[in-house]
Amino acid sequence: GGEPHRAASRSATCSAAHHVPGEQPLASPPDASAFRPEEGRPLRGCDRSPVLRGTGCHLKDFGDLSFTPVPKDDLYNNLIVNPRSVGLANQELAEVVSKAVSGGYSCVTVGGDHSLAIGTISGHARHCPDLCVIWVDAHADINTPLTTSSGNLHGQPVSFLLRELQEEVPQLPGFSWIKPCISSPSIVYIGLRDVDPAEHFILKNYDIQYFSMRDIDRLGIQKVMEQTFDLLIGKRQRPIHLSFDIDAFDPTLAPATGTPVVGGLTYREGIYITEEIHNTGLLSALDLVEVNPWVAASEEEAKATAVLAVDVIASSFGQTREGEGTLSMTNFLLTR
Ligand SMILES: [Mn+2]
Repeated sequence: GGEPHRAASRSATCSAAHHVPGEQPLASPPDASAFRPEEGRPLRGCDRSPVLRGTGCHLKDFGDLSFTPVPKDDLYNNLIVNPRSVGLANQELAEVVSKAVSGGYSCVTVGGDHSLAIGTISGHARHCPDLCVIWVDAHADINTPLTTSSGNLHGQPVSFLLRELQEEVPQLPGFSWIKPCISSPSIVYIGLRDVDPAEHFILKNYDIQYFSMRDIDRLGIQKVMEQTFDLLIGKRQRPIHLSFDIDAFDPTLAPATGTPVVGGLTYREGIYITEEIHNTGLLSALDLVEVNPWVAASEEEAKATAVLAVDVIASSFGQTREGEGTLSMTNFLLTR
């Protein structure tokens, strides 16, 4: 299954926080107690975020969030790791995301492990209760605290968010603030290839929609995206929350991550996903998670993974593979 092999993290956070290019050496260990939510209609010429330069967006950088681990954060049920610290960190994160989104921004959160989606989606939903979620990941991250075998909360975030699942989810210490905010028809997974038996049962039993790597092989990424949009925004336009786990990519492309699984997305498939989401004009929040230079075998691996993450973010906000011109430029060429 997906989660048992994951590197344990001390809280809801870690990894990619510092790896916006041009800022810090890519292989330097991140501050495990910080994520870095950024907001933008990212930005031309913003010096803190060369990542989004050229996409023509404005950027407001909220900087890193740092969280204080709760002392004596005992295991819940002898298994669940750091429940109070993860719960509290996500509560703070939800506040920031909610503020960003209600300020009219699309909110980018760079993590960190995938448990941060508890906070980002909760915060996003406060302002956009009608949102839908596209979850790009090798794993379903939908174990409950009762089905998990590893106890890691980064294998469970979706279980806290889905309304239909709440009878199966006990309340953890530190989690009392969470209100499940999405219904199962409002989430689509893309890229699954390592799903625990209990997770498989949940996906089937609650009729949760997903496109596994096999589905991508069968249909091609173009049809997968068409069907994803038919399912989520075919009937009405809604804000999209994209929660992108870098381990959706093949480990040859994204080796610096905690739970790599062979047989993942190609670069072209991954970037096609984000380009299509950008083209909807509905992207309202983006999580980019599980980039972890600590587990890279070399600086090259860490760098390649971080650069890939940057491409995911930039293409989500309009960086294209075909270049772009302006109307006046076209006129210029035609009249010259
Ligand atoms: Mn994940």
